[in-house]
Amino acid sequence: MNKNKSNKLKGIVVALKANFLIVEIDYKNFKDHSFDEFYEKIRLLCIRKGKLNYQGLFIDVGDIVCVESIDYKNKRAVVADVEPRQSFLKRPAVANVTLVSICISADEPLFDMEQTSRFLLTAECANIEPLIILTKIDLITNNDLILYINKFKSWGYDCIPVSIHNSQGIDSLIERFRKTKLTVLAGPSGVGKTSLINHLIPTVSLPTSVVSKKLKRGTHTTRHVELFAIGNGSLLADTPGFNRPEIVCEPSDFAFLFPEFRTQLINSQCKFRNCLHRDEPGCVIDKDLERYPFFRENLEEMINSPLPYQAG
Ligand SMILES: Nc1nc2c(ncn2[C@@H]2O[C@H](COP(=O)(O)OP(=O)(O)O)[C@@H](O)[C@H]2O)c(=O)[nH]1
Ligand SMILES: [Mg+2]
Ligand SMILES: [Zn+2]
Repeated sequence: MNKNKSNKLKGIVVALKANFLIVEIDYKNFKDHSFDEFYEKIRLLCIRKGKLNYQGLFIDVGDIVCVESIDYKNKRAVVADVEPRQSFLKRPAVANVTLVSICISADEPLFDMEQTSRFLLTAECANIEPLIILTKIDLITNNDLILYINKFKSWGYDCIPVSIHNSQGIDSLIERFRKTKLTVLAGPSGVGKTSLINHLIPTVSLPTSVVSKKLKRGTHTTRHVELFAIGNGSLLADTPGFNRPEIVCEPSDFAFLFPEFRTQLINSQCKFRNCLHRDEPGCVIDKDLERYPFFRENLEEMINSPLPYQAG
């Protein structure tokens, strides 16, 4: 029937459940009796082949794996191998992320420059493209919205402003996500990440923090990351709330994690090759930029504490 000859295929791990891996594969189907074949995505419950455990290979959500012994009827298979990763986001642990969408709410909770920057720096550290999603824009005026957009622009980032209350920006967001293979939503708790997923993918219905607020802290146990299909073969993941991501970095590399400083360092050179961009003469970094004091404060801590420095 629909059996692949070798019964061996590549797929992506979309969730981890107890000792099982849920792997999504392209399934070749045949439309009724016509010869038109088409692909659909199916999800298989998989165990891992013993060999993988001996090799001590970790498999996380987002990993590309090779599955074999596929049982289409019961939707089960065995993971036999895992491909090298293109990128790895540590918290939450997701492999092959191509875009980190950092959700920042325009209000409730209040905007926090340091916290926002920590999320951005985490993505920059992992060498994954960040995008800012400004949520809850129904709570602010148009003038304030422009101030936000300009602020992020001055930091070197684009932002997509959205509201699930009036659906503003939702179409551009979907379009952006469908152009991206694997997007992870990050950002502080309460900014509306889970609400956004529920709004974008009506078939999933994840608990939002209104519920967890009632039950108090720590109950919002979105501990497991799951990848949801958002169309066009693209996947999207929510992340559990954590508010202070850590940044592990060498002092000499730190400035490169800020796009506004990076541009200056690429366009011209500081007088001293080992310039740390503090008070050295001939330094090209503009100390009047908004995030310089934040950069400086963290840099000093890095220099004064043993490596590896962990901001936050
Ligand atoms: N006004 C407004 N509230 C929102 C919007 N999106 C989410 N919220 C509310 O923000 C709260 C936190 O949302 P939740 O999705 O749990 O945030 P998460 O912790 O980032 O996943 C909930 O009470 C939502 O109803 C929005 O676009 N506008
Ligand atoms: Mg949430
Ligand atoms: Zn310098």
